[in-house]
Amino acid sequence: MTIRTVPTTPFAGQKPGTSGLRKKVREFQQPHYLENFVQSVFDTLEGAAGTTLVLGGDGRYHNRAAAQTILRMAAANGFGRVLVGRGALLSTPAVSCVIRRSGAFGGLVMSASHNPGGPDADFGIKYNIGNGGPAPEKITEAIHARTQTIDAYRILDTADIDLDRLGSHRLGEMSVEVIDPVADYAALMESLFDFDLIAARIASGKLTLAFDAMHAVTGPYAKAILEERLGAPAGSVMNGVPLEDFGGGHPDPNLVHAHDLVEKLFGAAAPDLGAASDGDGDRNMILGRHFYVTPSDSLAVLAANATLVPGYRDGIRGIARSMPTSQAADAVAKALGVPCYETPTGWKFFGNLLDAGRITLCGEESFGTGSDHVREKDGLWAVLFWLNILAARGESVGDIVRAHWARFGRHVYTRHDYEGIDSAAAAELMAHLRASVPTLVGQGFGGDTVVLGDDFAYTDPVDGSRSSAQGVRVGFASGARIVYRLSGTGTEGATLRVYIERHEPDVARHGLDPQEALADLVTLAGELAGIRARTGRERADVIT
Ligand code: VG1
Ligand code: CO
Repeated sequence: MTIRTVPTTPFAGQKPGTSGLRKKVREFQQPHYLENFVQSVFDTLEGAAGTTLVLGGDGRYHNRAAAQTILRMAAANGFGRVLVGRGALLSTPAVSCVIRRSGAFGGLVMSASHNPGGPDADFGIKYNIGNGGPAPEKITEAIHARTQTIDAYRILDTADIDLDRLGSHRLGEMSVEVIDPVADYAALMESLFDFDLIAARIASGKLTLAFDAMHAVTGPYAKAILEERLGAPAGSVMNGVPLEDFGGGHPDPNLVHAHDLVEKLFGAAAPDLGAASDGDGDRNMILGRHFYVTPSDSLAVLAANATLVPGYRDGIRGIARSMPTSQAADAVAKALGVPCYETPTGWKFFGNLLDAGRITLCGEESFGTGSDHVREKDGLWAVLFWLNILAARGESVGDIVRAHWARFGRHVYTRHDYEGIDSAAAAELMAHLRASVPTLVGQGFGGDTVVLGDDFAYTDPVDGSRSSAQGVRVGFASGARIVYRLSGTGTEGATLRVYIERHEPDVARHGLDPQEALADLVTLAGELAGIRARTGRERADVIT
């Protein structure tokens, strides 16, 4: 087997976004495209020779082909060992778990998360560091810089290896171990949650559930843990076989895309808990019987109930939430007397806080929740956390959330997404907001006064690194907020996200539909940004 050095030239646009490099499959299939990016990752790593790399993906179209290429390149670049999930599958939180358990140097996650899969859809790749988490900006910037100067990559000339059976292979000097994608992860979950209690409640029929894997990577994990280990009846896991095109759907766990599950939970024979996860298994949506839990509320409820769960029995050290996530978690942190950090969007910003032991729980409004057990958000972990709380409290999801609101007030919340808008128009809209919102401070709108108008910048309290231009904020005296940012995970045009929040202390108004309760702020948000005039859109494409 010979190592070939292949001459190449840079591709424009190989810049990792909020969560790695995401592009159309066809772009990834161009000769040298994947190779250039992977070599650029390897070129920025120091001290990786002879170490272990973890590799896995969400099973989408191109996952298997990309895995074979990456294995050959890892061998040619001097890694000692690669741990790869069977079928080239590993959920994103499982990659994080395996990196940590094996003491690996890092890992590559092949995923475009909740974006659709298939030959005409999306693919992605992301590098995770030795703590198991997404590479921080310093590294992703170095990778991008390298993609702009690269002139060659190294690859081993060798046949594909069989990724469908557990076992060891040799690729030149490097060993490849095909591992069970579920085992390490399931053991970690068992160490955190009271499986016996949950299993007993399920066996007694007092706790019923439905989990929608959306034909994506969590199917095998959910079947092993929820059905086989915890005894939920067969069929509790819906759409549990990973498919390369996710069954033609959008593996995004929200009220629009997880329609099978939503129908079930709002139907006559609804189970106690409904949950769904995304393409790569790091997101979660939680539903109760005829009840939807916003991700921001979910984080707050988990924090307030953490001591009911064995892994968090001694309490939490602190919480972090992304800036656009509602302030519900802040209220819980205050009551617990622990700090609450506000970070830019994207899980990579939680890594330092978790490593430094400053926080135990963290979350994002985009259906992401997690803790210090790994360094990624973790969909199934959140579902097990909820199951543990339900088993311990013996109350319904709706009753638990309503009691939470009664204690802390409700942080009424909504996000409006305008997808696939013209990139230049989106950039102009943001530039206009950046220039105009500082001048709003002091102005009154509907009985509230603007007290904050800026573009969010973050200084990491652990390493002092600074990230600017992370989203335009308009804050009111009452605590209400409007936030605007552009998505960093899309592959077509631009997506404008508008996040709107207002605290409602009055229990009598907690039952209101957020779209109704926030209608005035939604209108104001549209006017301040000139959304209709600049994008031609009358209304949002997706509302969560
Ligand atoms: C979105 C979410 C963000 C999340 C990111 C990755 O990013 O808003 O909260 O961390 O996706 O999640 P953006 O830039 O499109 O708003 V995942 O499950 O796609 O890895
Ligand atoms: Co995801």
